[in-house]
Amino acid sequence: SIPLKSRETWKKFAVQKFDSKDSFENSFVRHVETTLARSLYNCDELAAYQATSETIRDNLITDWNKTQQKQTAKDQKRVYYFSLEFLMGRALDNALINTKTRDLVRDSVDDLGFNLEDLIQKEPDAALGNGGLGRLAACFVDSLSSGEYPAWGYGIRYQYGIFAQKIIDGYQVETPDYWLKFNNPWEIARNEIQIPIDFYGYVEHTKNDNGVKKSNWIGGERVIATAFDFPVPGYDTKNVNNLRLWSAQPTTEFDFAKFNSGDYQNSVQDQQRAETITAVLYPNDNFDSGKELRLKQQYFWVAASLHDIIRRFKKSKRPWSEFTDQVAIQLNDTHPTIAIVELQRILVDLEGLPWDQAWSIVTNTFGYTNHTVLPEALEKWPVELFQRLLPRHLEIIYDINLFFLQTVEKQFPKDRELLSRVSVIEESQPRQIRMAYLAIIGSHKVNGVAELHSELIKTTIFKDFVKIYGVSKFTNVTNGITPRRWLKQANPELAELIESKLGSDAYLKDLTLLKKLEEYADDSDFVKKWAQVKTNNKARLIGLIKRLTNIEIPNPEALFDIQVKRIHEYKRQQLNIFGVIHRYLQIKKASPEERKSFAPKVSIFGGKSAPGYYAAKLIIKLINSVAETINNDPDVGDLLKVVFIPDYNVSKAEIIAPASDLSEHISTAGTEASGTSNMKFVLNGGLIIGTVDGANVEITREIGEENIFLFGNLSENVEEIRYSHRYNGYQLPESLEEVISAIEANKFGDGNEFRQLVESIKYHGDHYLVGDDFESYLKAQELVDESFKDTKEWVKKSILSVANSGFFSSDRAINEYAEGIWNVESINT
Ligand code: 4GP
Repeated sequence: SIPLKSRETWKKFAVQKFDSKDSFENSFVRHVETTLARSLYNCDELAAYQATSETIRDNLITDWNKTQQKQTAKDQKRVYYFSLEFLMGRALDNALINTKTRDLVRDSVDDLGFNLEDLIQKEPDAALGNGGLGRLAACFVDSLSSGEYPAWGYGIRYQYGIFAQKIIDGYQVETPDYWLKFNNPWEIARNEIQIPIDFYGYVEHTKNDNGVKKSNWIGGERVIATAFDFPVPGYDTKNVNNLRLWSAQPTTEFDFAKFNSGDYQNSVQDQQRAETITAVLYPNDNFDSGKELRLKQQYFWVAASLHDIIRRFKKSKRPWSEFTDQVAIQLNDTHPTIAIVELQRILVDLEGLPWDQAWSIVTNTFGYTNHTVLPEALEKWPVELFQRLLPRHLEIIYDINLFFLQTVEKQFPKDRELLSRVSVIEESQPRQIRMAYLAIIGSHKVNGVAELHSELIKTTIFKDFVKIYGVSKFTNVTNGITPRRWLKQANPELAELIESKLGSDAYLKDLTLLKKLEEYADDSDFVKKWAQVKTNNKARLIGLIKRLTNIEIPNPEALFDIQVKRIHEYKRQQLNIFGVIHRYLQIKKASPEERKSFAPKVSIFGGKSAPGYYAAKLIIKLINSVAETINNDPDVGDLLKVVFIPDYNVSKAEIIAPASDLSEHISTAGTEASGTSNMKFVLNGGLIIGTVDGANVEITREIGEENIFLFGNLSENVEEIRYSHRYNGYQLPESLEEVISAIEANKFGDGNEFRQLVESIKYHGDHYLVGDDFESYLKAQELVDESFKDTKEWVKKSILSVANSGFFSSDRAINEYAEGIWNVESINT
């Protein structure tokens, strides 16, 4: 470190954060001229966005540094959130809001000849995630930082995020999202952090002098993990946590054999291959693709992160027995499960701890969050692949499994069925490793993400483990969303109106304070303003729709009925679009007098399908075909419009959520673990139509049954209904038959195209119960129409819903994790 005599010089020039218009503008101009090498004469909006961001970044880094110093000095237990996805969205606006510098920066940027809103639009979305699980991780790091928890996120810095979706002839077409085209001001390249990660190779078994067996893995291929740090500013605090994302680079070691044989080209090519590990995010949501490169990503990221954590732990010179007083690691789904094995390997093979002591450290370190019960999403890896890629880890998995099965055997003697059911190794062809089971065995707590889901995992997929470990190992933490991004940033007008009544912005740190809004639900002036905000937000969305699709929405007073999320059969966008077709057919049949009973409506869809998911892609095509017919039918006019918003992402969600009158969360009961967009829509004053699934259940409890439109079969009946479909056959309701006939009669383009979609419902079991829920869905929609006509009542429901949505803050979720799972405290307690 710096010699004492020089420190005064350092202190004299300690970096000053900007805190006034002058100091902001000064820094902005300096960044334009030096960092960007531009000038007054060639500073375009992109450069202005960058200079603004660089200036904010300076402030963030100053606080980030201090936060890290403070956390090191305090040396208390830290939490590490391992997630293969962080769906962050844009950083600039969020940083302005969290550091409370937005007004100052808006005025400064204005002085400098730019408009802040335009600059904000220049930033590409950081879309390093697919959907729910990745966005949850992003909300969680915001809450961890805002709550001043000593916490780091660990993930991968993909060069390509989730693909950009284009709609061509109604079909989804994927194009690469090279989001790092321009210099990214929100990351700090830590080129000095270089961690070697090995793959392949073989295991050497030896004995030490005392005759104790020793295993040593000799890797066959090496890549370097290098760190990129993303400062995560908390709200209204100087606390800035760190999100560390790893990038793969070639080693600088050179393959001399190849080089000497004159094979320079191939030698370089081998090296380049390293970078493919972190090149691209797998674009699957709720689905396991099982590709070798994916397993490589997982090990690469987890090994680098653990290496980092252990290095930090070792600096404190504590004994290993204190590791779990210092470190908690949360596994966001099974993707990082190999961390359990890697930590055991480090402790036993490298640090020489006895197996049992190591295993006790491991299991007390990890917690595992499950995000789905869908069988196609539960990760499994072929034993053969592990054998090749991570040979020592496979041995350790066998040992973990052996010791586990021995205890089960003792507990439940002679229950061979049970042993084979809970074994980490599935004796299938090929044999597979069940990652979820490994995650349960290697963690001290397992949680689901909403009450219903946490109950379901205990009674279905993990039932045997409840028997073995007891119920206390299994817990619930209902998801949440950050009100900073999803209210203050997405809906500034509503936030302002709320602040005018609550007297401050304290609700952004304690969302339960919204409760006070109940008092104004009948206040006619407030009701009017509330409705006006919604109308303004709808106008904003109309603008976006026009820009993206060229569709004109003539009537901003129409009911905006929105379903935006990944396209998935279980989420049932097909049910929604069939409902739209039904409505269309009804309107067509109705007399002019009867037509008056329909509330004018705009049905809005958005979301990406996994590129290889044929059925989901057909649903997108059907929505677009239906839109084409209906929007061009002059007979229907304003009564019904249908829109598919292309390339749904976080920044579009920020415009869409505040504009909904109604949003759809209509998954087959028991399939949506939680859902988080339901929370976003409610917090923005939209009502919900939904099934009794995921967090809809708790939303209903909080906001009251009278403020939500529930329909459909309950999760406890779903299996029975499916069984009955299979063995007794089934009949679709007439209303749905009529819809299907219209599709088959080419009313929405070539009906033949949708055959697979239709047949899976008509003839192949209707796995997602579209037919069974259709009538009750239509009834719920009728109720919606009815209610929407009474504007005052509708707005009242909207106010009451917002007032009672405080529970769904991710701050609350994080506090529950901290207390119930991690045993970690905020830095200031
Ligand atoms: C999602 C679940 O489908 C969603 O219900 C939940 O709200 C979200 O996780 C966060 O917990 N799962 C995934 C996935 O995104 O890929 O499994």
